[in-house]
Amino acid sequence: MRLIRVVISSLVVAILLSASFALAQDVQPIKIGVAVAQTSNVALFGQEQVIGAKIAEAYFNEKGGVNGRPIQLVFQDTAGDEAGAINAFQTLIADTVVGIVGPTLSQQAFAADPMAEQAGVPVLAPSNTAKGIPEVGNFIARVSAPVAVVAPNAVRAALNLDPNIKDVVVFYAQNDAFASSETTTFQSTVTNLGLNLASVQTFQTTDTDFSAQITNALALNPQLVIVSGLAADGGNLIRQLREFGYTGVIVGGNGLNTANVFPVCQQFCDGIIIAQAYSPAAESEINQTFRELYKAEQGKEPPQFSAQAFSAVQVFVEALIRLDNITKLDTLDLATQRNLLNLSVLAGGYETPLGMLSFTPTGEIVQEQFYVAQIKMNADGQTGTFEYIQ
Ligand code: 1QQ
Repeated sequence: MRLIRVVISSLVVAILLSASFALAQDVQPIKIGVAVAQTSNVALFGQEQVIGAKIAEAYFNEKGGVNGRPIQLVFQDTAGDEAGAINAFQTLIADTVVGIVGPTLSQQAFAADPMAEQAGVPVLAPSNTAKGIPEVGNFIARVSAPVAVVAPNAVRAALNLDPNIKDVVVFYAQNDAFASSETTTFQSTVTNLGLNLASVQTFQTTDTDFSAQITNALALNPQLVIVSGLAADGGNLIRQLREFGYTGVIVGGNGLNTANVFPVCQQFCDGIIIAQAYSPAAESEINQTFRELYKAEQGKEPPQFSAQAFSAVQVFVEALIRLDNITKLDTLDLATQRNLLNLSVLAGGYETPLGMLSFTPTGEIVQEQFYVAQIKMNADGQTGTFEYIQ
């Protein structure tokens, strides 16, 4: 009798133990890496990405995560250069993340993405818009629409605002992969629209004095200046352009697409036209939810880089759920999880704040809606808004 009791109670203990062990295993979070710039000038974009990614983490965990398992974002600062991005990627790959959202710049992506490709870790680029990013490898996809489809919208909008535009000067940062790619699109758009590409001026993202190039440009009396650079250099260039007396229209590329540029060009940011891959006004339920969450936290409308980071996390979560519905993730080893997650990402369609998204087999984004905004500075010359004109 006593023996039976002992056997039964130890069985009960064993069952309870294994149940609680299973439970503990079930609630192990699924780690997703986020490798963006949290320091350096590139953090002017990266800060917005961190905010968007964190909103997604809280929102999707609130909704039950991946079939009851929460996701956990693991942040690694890439800072602003290639070495920083490579380090962040390698740390995340070793930290057993199932996928990586990042890096911030195309310039960094061309250096760091090959590490993820080699390790078989899926990457979703939240803001890499240069030509050739998805082609880096099978594991590389992006939620950031390429310059080729986004940038021309800004030039067309500029022409709508000022039909007298004829002569155009284009500036670009020669040492940045994104800016070099974007300027090719801008230049061909200018020519295709029958405008005169009067001059192409180059600079470096590390430059602070643009007077030589501005003097060259202004000698040609352009009615439109187009700038492809990053926020710090591009913002300074535009400020100096106005200080030198330029009064025509300015189109800025994606590198100026952040309110963090306001303190750089100050009142001279006013009027810059920038194409957008996101609009806070997009009517979908997920966008209005994201917009409310962002506004409650930040007290303003969400910017493109936050919306893209949110969307990248969302794509991973929904692709993980689809995969887990077919084969329970915790029955797969890490390499298989990463491999199948990549296939799941590419196979899906996603209703995100950016609209309905899907991917080509190479990992290029398929996105339907694009917009154009114009910067409106407040009287303080420090704060302002992106007003949508298209
Ligand atoms: C790229 C970009 C940058 C402007 C992102 C911040 O589009 O590097 O591809």
